[in-house]
Amino acid sequence: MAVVPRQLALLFSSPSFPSPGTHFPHCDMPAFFHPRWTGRASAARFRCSAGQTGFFTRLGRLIKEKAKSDVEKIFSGFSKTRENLAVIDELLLYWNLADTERVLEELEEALLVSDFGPKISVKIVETLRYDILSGKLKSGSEIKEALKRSVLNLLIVKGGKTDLQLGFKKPAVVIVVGVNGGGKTTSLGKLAWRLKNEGVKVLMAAGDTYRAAASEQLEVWAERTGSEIVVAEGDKVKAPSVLSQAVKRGKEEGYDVVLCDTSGRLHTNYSLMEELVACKKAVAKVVSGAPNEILLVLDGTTGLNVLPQAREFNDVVGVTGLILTKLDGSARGGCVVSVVDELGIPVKFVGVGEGVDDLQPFDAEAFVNAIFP
Ligand SMILES: Nc1nc2c(ncn2[C@@H]2O[C@H](COP(=O)(O)OP(=O)(O)OP(=O)(O)O)[C@@H](O)[C@H]2O)c(=O)[nH]1
Ligand SMILES: [Mg+2]
Repeated sequence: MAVVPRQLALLFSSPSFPSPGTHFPHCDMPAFFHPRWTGRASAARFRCSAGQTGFFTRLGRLIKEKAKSDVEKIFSGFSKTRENLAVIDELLLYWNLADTERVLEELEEALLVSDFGPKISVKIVETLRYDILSGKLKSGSEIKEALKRSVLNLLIVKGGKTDLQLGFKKPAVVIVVGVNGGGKTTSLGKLAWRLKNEGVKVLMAAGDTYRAAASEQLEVWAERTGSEIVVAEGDKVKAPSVLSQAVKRGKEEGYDVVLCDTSGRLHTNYSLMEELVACKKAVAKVVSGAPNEILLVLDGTTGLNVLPQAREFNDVVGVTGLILTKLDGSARGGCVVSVVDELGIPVKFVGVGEGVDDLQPFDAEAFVNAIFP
């Protein structure tokens, strides 16, 4: 089944979309077409035929309701951030107007230790101070709601579209970039799994040509997900050439999506960063408008150090979306807000484990509820 990229983007913009390959018992139908999952009695209403956009829009709404129950699983790694921010509840419980300055100072401190960064912490506190002094916020719970709202608004307004933007031409090309060990290859594999199980024809490109083991690692993911793969033939073949060959093959053989892995690189290493520019040019030569997405993988346990990485990768190649990994570990939540605020790049996916199913679309509301319960 050839799938139009726009539909794919909508499909993957939901955190609790049924796991790829999920089928209900005694039924050949994938779970997301099944009336039980859609929550409606009549399967006919959700037949996926001509009006697919309407179908996915309605589906999105249902999914959002379901997503709330998945918050614990998706953001389980934020317990440390939650702990740091819990002090805010205590502060606000006994808040009174005369105490405002002390409370706001301590609130700013709590945001800072939770990796929100100085710029965003000051901005949030300034807005709260203004609203308290102008009489708009009159109780501790109103202040807490305003705090949550300001973080959510920032993620939504600055972050923009969190669904994959795959354009309209086949093959759509996605390049995954980032520093060493952040989770690029794993995330690419998980993304392939999601796509494959929705009938998308996926080709992988082993663009990490620096380590022999890197291609082997991606080959394992190709096998696991039933994807085809293009690897470098010989030691001297460089990443731009592998990516270019893969996209050419993708075009000739009618693949829907080409997922390109790249080597881990320090954002401060000029020549390695330049190689990414060459990769980008190489795929654009084969399919104009490609790559459709350049996804920067950030390790969620790194904290504010992800900021300079994101800045540099964005300056050099123009990042279109972020994948925040290892949120099942001890992730440092505030840095997400800082990156989105400073660079205006949306978080598109979060990694919540090493398994094939552990990549979830990012949901800003669920995130805010997870760190400010
Ligand atoms: N717990 C957890 N581990 C993850 C997650 N994503 C990746 N990992 C693990 O992190 C380690 C590095 O992942 P890779 O996918 O190899 O990272 P990479 O960015 O491709 O690494 P290089 O190619 O060496 O730069 C592996 O052990 C992964 O299993 C995640 O969301 N949660
Ligand atoms: Mg890798």
